Amino acid sequence: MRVFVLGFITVSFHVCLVVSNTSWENVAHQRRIRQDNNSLTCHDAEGREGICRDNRVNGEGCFFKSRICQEYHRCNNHYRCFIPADPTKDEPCVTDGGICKAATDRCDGAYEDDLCDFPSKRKCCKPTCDLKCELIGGDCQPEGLACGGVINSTPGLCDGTGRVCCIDNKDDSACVNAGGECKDIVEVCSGWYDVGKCSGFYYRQCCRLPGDDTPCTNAGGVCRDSRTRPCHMGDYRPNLCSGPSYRQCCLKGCDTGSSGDSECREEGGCCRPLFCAGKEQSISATCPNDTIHPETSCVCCQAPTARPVVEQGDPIFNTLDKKEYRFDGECSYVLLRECSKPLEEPRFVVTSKHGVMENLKGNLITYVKGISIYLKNWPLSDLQIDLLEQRYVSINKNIPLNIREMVRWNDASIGVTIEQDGPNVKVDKEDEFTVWFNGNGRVNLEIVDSLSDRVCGLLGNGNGNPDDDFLKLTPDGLTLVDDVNEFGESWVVDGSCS
Ligand SMILES: [Ca+2]
Repeated sequence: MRVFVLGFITVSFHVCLVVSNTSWENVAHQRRIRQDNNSLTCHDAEGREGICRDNRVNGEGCFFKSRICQEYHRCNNHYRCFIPADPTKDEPCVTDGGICKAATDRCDGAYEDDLCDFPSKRKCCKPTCDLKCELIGGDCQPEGLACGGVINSTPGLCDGTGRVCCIDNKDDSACVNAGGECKDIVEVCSGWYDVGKCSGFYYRQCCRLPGDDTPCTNAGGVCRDSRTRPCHMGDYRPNLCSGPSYRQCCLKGCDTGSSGDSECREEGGCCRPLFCAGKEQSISATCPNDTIHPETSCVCCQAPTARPVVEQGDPIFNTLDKKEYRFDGECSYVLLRECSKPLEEPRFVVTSKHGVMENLKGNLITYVKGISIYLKNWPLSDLQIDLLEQRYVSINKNIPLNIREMVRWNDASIGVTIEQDGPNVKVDKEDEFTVWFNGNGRVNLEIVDSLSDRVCGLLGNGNGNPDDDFLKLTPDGLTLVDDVNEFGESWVVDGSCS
């Protein structure tokens, strides 16, 4: 009979990594987040609170890259942490008659630095006069943009810095001949705006009429500019709409990653309507039924280099006899070994490798990042199985394979089987023990009754007495100690702390 003996690292939570620029390596902070009205709160490097939001929706504030927002809407790469701007910090701009805007937004005026909240991302758009440019038939616009006519960059024609005068050529024929109409791009266009076909300054562009959009409309979708408008409760699909590549078909339905624990999500994928995007590949995991849009067929897609779901926990241990303790060691440790003769060679050893992460209070805590299983002759075993992050498995130090590629590995001569079991990699040693590891902080172990009182390590012995679990291995054998750190450190794997 088997006895379930261990629930290890049971506290799961997501962490929010807010980076100070576009580099993932430049991690400034990690913070705990909470779920609130289907929006996830997140923080920037200064600890300001925001919500996860699609960055194609403008707002008075700034977007920051956030790991939790990406996990929250894993299929939608536009989700960022949106932190509202503090109006009191915009006052120097507002009292000067300006408006604070994202530096990338259009400003019908001139931008001035350091007058707004988030000064590296937001600038003060101040009204300008630009009379000299207008007197010679032009309009001022930021330098570097297209102009229907000739650019005159003579200093003094335009107010502010970085602005040039675009002299109108009064020629809209390229747009008209293409069946379009020249408009200011703030106006709604039923098709799409085509750059460089209209007279006047950059913001006057050619509104082209839509072509054949039936591949999209027949599928129940709507063609839109995927760069500026989110497709709520759905997903954009390319190649179903007329016009430029950014004009895509918004199809409603399928899990976009924010809800439910579908099999697809467990496998690190996301459910998309009809087919996968870009370099993604479809995998066989199932997507939940979409009761609101049952007509849309969903496929589970996986990016070639998907990030793991971050599920990490405080380093809480439960011994075989259910003694709970906390140990923050940062090396590799013997979790469990066969111990009928403590000073002799164990028949098997299971070790866990710990990584370090920063928690809400800025304290470093440890989590399990890998599990190793050794059979006989530890540490130079006959068989060594390493369970790595993201459910990669290495056998005898060979190149790691993902469990999906490995599918099942079995050596009947020694009774060892490695296979996938739900979200875990499972290693079974016949008539001895079974280990499950989710590839990210969560480990479970089962040991047969006949062996449970003949083991030692961080999980103690399973003799039914929780008070004798802090056994330390010394040259004289096992000795009971009181101090949890003395106990924990005694099981460190030699050379694993460097
Ligand atoms: Ca015990």
